[in-house]
Order: sequence, then C-alpha cells, then structure tokens
Amino acid sequence: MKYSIFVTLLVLTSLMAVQCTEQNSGQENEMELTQEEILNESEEAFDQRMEWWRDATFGMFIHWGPYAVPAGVYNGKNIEGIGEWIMDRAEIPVEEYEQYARQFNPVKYDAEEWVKTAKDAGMKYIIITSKHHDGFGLWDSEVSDYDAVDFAAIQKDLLAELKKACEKHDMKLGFYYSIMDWHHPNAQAPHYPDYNTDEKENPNFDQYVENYLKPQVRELVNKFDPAVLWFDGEWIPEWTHDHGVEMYTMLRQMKPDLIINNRVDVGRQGMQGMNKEGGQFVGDFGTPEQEILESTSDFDWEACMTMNDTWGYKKNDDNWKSAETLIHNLVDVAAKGGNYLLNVGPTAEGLIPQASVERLAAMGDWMAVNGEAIYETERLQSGFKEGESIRYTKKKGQPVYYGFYLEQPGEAINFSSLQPDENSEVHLLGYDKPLEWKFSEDNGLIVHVPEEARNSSAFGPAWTFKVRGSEISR
Ligand code: FHN
Repeated sequence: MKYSIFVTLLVLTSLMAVQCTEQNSGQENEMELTQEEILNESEEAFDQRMEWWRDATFGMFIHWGPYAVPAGVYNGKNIEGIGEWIMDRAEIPVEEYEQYARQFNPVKYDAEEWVKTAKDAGMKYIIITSKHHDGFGLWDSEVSDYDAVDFAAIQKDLLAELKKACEKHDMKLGFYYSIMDWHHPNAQAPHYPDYNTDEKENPNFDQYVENYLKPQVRELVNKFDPAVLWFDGEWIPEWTHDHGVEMYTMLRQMKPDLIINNRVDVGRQGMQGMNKEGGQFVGDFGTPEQEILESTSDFDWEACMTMNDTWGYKKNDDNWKSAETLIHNLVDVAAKGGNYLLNVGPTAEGLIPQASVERLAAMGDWMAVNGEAIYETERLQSGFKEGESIRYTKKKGQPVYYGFYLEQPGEAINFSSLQPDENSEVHLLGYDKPLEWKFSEDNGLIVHVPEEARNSSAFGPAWTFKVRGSEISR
C-alpha cells in the first residue's frame, strides 16, 4: 500500500515538474520583443501581422463624444468646420465645455446595433474615438475621471459595451486616440486663433506624456485588447519623432500583433497622409484623410473619409455623399491596394444618423453581391484602372481578376488589361448566366452585357465582371 502511494506521488511530482518547465519555456518564448527587433521587423512578419487588415479593406470610423451635444451649434450660431472641433472653433473655455460632457447621456446607445450596422454594410473592423482632442474618454479610465463613467450623465463604459458587441459579431475593434488634448492642464492648450504654439513652449508636456497619455494608452490595450491603435493630433510641436518611436515600441512590446497608424510619429505629410520620403518613421500604414491616393503605394494605406462634411455629429450638416459615390470610393481604394475607413458621427442620444444608416445599407446590398472582388484582393501590377470608368482587382494568390465598370454599361465592355483562360467563363457578379466574350491581342477582352443586366439597378452602381485568366501589361 505504502509503495503504491509513493509511486503515485512520484508520478504526480514528475508531471508537475514537466508542466512547470513547459510554462517557463513558454514564458521564455514570450520574452518581450526588443526595440531593435520591433524596428527591424522582417517583411514576412510584417505581412503576417497586416494580413487580416489588408484582407478586410473596409472599416467603420466612429467619431463620438460630448461634441455631439452642441452638434455644431453654440450660443444659437452654427459653428463653421468639423463638429468635433467646436471647442476650438467657438473658443469655448474648458469649464464651459465640461458642461457638455456632464450632459452627455446617450440613452439610446445600442452597441450591438452599431456593430450589426457595420457588419451588414460589409465592414470588417471598427475604429472609434476613445479620446478625441477634447480629452474626454469614452471608457472607465483609472487614469482620469474625465470619462463616460465618472463625469458624464450616462455613467457607462461605452467602449466596454462596444468591445462586447464586437466579440459577439466577430468584428475587429480599434481605438482612435488623440495626442493633442485640450482638457489636460499639462497638454496642448486649445488652438485658439491667437494661441501661437511656436512661442509658448509647454514645459509640462512630458509629464502629460508619461503620467497621462502613456498610462491611458496602456489601459486601453490591457482592458480591451484592440486590434488597431489609430493616433491623431501628432502635429503639435511638442510631439516628436522620439515620442513616436517610444510609443510604437511600448505598444508593440505590450501587444506584438497590434497594428498602429503612421500618426503615432511625425512623418505624415498633412491630409495626403503618407510619410515624408527618407525619414525612418514608425507606424504601419499611411492615413490619407478626406482623399484617396492618386495612384498606388508600396506602403500600406487607409483613406479615412466622412459621409457628409463632418466627423463628429452636426445637426445641420446634411451634405451627404450618395451611396453611389461611397461605393465608387470603395472600389477605387481597393483597386489601388488601400483600405477605406468610412466615418459615422453618432448623435448625443447614441444613434447613427439615419442618412448614414441608409447609405451603409445600400453599400451592404452591393457588397453582398460583389464583396469577393473587394476582400482578400490585391492590386494589378499592370495598372489599377482604365480610363475613368474601369477599375481592377485581383484575388489574392489566385489567377482570378475583377473588372469594375463604374457607369451604366452598353452592349459591350472592353477590359484591355485582361485575358481569360481559353474556354473559361466570364461572369457578371449577381447575374446567373456566363457572358459571351471574345479576346484579341490588340483589344484584350470584350464582354457582351445582356440587356437585362445592363438596365437592372441590381448590379450598379459598379458592375463587377469576374475573369479567370491573366493580366496584360500594355
Ligand atoms: O483633427 C482631427 C479631426 O477632428 C478628425 O479626427 C480627423 C479624422 O482623421 N483627424 C484630424 C484632422 O486631420
């Protein structure tokens, strides 16, 4: 009896020793990346880290905060410019602006509804303002009480609810975080017209960085495990390349697979969004704003754009882009090898404006038929466009090409960059019968478009033709 107890104990002890070794070796394997390893990431490792983001192509940007309370109107006057800048544009003193934060009470907020709206539109990730320039946090920050739980009427962790909804619906979630902060006493003061930052050095900025900005960003990563961090407000003179490298390194050491935009550093060339030539700037993708690159880029990029003229909600901005324009933008961005981050600005009640909901639903209808030509695609080497009405994409890793026609087609369309395999079928996505086609060296592919497809709104505003074959450089 004693012997068998001894043997049992011996076996158990051995098993525990093995388990400890495995755990330790696991920990050794998970040693923190060094800055050297991070800044010299191999192309293969980078491609692997960016893969889901590149495949996703289409995301939702959300600008939401206390600026939705005034919604573009201050003291009875419409304030010019983008809604989330009202504190600056109307020169609202901090104490007065805080009253909007106190009143922030989005009782109609339904995070799951927002995520389903994004998903049904064909969006694969969401980037929401965790803290915009006004300094207000949409989550329960341990670093500050200027947040949705401790300061606002709603007293809810709005990001926690969104995170839960994103997990439920398989939606990647990332956070926008503004380096510029108009609320924190040691940060950048509001850019009132007479406030010339060049003259008024801010001696306390690094205290703000070390004791506030970094702790808040760390908190967002530890609490919510975001897929992307989208920095902004990096243009202030106090923020330097060294700050950017430190921030990028810290974050990638915390979460090696995190994707971080180029506004963490100071290389961005204004609204064009791509980095200046020659500098060793950190950040994983460029950020053209309210514009799409003219052509393509070997550096990843994501065009962020609004549906009307503002990021944050403005009750009187009804200058909405059509669903056709939004779909054409998506096709153009995908053909150029970029991502499209399309913005919604929810109201102070927590509702995505109906005009945005309608456009997203129309995009979803088109994506339901044509999404295969957008997701997991890459740009053609022979050129992303032909004239103004044709764009091309190629399925990643397959000899499958898509030709988009951006206007009502006639009886035949000429895709001069494509050559179908012999005896292969050419299809119009959404149309059940293969199309007649012919190919010549001089003209390339000519596809005949049946009348019922030509005149049906079901296929527009971008008719997508699918070809198995090869591309021709002309
Ligand atoms: O100042 C911000 C602006 O409010 C908005 O957040 C855009 C969206 O990327 N970024 C800055 C302007 O470039």
